[in-house]
Amino acid sequence: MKIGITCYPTYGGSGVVATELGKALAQKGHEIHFISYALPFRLNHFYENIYFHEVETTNYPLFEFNLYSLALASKMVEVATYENLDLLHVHYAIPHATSAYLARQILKGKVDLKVITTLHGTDITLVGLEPSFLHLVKFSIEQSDGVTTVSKHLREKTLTNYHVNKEIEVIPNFIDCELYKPAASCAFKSRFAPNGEKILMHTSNFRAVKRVSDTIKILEIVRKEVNAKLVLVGDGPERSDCERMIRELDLQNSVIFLGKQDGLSDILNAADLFLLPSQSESFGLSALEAMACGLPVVSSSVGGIPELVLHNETGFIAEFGDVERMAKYSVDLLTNEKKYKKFSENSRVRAVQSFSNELIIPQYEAYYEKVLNS
Ligand code: GMT
Repeated sequence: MKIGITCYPTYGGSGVVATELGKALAQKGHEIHFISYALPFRLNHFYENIYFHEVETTNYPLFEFNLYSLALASKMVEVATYENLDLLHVHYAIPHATSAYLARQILKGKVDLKVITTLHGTDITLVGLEPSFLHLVKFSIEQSDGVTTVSKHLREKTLTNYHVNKEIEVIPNFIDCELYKPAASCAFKSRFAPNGEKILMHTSNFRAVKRVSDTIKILEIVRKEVNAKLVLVGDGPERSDCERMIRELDLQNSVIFLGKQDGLSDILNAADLFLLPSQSESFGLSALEAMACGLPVVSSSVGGIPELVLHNETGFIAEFGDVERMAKYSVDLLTNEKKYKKFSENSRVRAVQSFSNELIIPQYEAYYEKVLNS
């Protein structure tokens, strides 16, 4: 198939999923055309069967605001026409699904371009609900030829929040279990924890919904019983507040900020436990990456997380904001070697058996076929 993929190219779950999907499809022989304003960060070298089309916008003085959505639609038309695309798969509703709708309308009668939209989370639960976007999101979802969500929870939210009259397919996020896997030893571990401390880890884009400050509160409680450190990976709006909080709690020597990082699998292998105390999470891709590396996860119970983290099997889930309970669960795992080993194995098995590339990529291919034949 010849597939156009549009996503945000920056650090963030939807862009990661879109890029890894494109890479996996290209490996299987499909021709993939990424269309975005910058090269997706995970496309860091040359890949066979993958092409990138940059969307450029004009800064004409009359345009006070950037007309990216329109420039994107125009580029979609161009790529679909000259590359003979079979379908366009857009990730994150705003503005991608709307631009794709426009492109398909422009091509009507000339190119039969199918549009598939994958909803990822905040496009439905947060941004899409704003009055300035709500009608547009509902319309763009209903006009897509196919719609997928990354969890059952997100499908329910889409149906109830937008009252859309549309069949929605759930295709969960996936992971390359050959890349993300437990390592026998990890060079970073002794750097982070020279005195054999246990390592709690969290990776995110440091937005408010991630509740990064809760990971610091959890560490503070855990440290009353276990010699532990917290490694925070990523960057974003909440980072400065978190750094201030760490100074106030006098935890500077127990928290390490790594900032944005590639090569996450190596870093995750330095950790003992992964924390995801989010306020909202449609799936929790970062937890899946950790689980594939054999890390138990202590998380909140929001959104799609319970579809991934199995309570008392691959980790523990608690009500969001209940840092006392999350800390208690963390101590339980860090002080009980037998239990820890079992949970660690369960995490890896769950990632491999339910969310591996080999399992999920064919689901996308089958869905593409279904939409193309409809
Ligand atoms: O979590 C974010 O803020 C990034 C966001 C995105 O769209 O890039 O992530 C969402 O999509 C991920 C991939 O499908 C999911 O794993 C995340 O759970 C989801 N985030 C939220 O729902 C808050």
